[in-house]
Amino acid sequence: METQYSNEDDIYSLDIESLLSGNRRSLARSITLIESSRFDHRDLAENLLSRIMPRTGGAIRIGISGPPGVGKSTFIESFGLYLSNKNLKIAVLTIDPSSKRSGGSILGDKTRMPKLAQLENAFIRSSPAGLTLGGVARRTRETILLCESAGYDVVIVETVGVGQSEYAVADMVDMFVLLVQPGGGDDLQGIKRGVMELADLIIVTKSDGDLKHSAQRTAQDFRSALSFLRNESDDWVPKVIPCSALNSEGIEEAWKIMQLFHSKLNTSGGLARKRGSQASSWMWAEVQETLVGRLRESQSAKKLAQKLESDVINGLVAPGVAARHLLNAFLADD
Ligand SMILES: Nc1nc2c(ncn2[C@@H]2O[C@H](COP(=O)(O)OP(=O)(O)OP(=O)(O)O)[C@@H](O)[C@H]2O)c(=O)[nH]1
Ligand SMILES: [Mg+2]
Repeated sequence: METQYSNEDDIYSLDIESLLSGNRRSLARSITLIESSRFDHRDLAENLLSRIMPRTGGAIRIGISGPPGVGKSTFIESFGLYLSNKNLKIAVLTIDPSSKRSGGSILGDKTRMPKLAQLENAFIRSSPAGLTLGGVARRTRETILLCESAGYDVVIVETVGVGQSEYAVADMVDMFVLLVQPGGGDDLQGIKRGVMELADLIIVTKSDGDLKHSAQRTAQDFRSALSFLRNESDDWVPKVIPCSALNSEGIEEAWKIMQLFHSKLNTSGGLARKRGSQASSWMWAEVQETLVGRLRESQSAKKLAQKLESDVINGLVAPGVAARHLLNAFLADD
């Protein structure tokens, strides 16, 4: 199947310039290119990424997570409109590795952020269905870079907090924001301690009408819960605020906190360290994935792997011994 990327000049001259100038169509096409699993596309994508690298790093990267229905889309819409009024450009990337319910997820997100989706200053993109979390994570990381090269000031990575995706997201953003519901009592809504430890900011949503009081109490509960968690960084003490996306209350405060976070970490050098260590663990993850992928594709290794696996299952060979044997055979063959 031929696509618009069959001619390299498309990518090399035309697209890259208009991508860098902030053209949304070019950005969308570049993302489609990096999402492509076609072998020759991967080469083009890597070339594109190398060329835009000097123009990346300029955005505030924010992860937003929370359980289904907590108000993520409504918050992001309201937040995005606020930023857009300040003449800032915002990109929203949605990670949904559990995309069985996809098919309509792209449309779904756009209709749930209907005003934002119309703005010239905003770009919304959902991850394709059917990828593993690792696959989604790689695409999203590369998409963040593309958005930065296109001049976006704020890149939001949104994920539904139902599994491992919070960790993946926290590992690709500067600041992790957790959205929680008003109420929930003593168990703090069953939010895992590990996820809470990721949070640089907790936003209690729906702080309006009948829920306002409850939201404020919930914020207080989370504040005291956080004070018992060990604080990982000297640079930043996690904050908790109530917010009503419906009434646009707390939106400005959220933005102020994000800016404060960013400037503090920028000054301390913590941001550069964080991004550096994220980049290096990303590199090793790629190495690991690629190696294992090649090994699984190799015909000779496949046969040996089957035999060794059954030996391991039957307790005939120690797993570590089998692994080394398999790797040696694969590397010798390669
Ligand atoms: N009262 C009130 N309701 C809100 C607010 N924000 C969101 N809601 C309502 O909460 C419901 C869920 O909001 P969404 O923004 O779709 O939640 P979500 O977290 O994106 O949900 P999923 O995408 O399904 O995970 C909707 O009915 C919203 O109208 C708010 O600030 N105040
Ligand atoms: Mg949503």
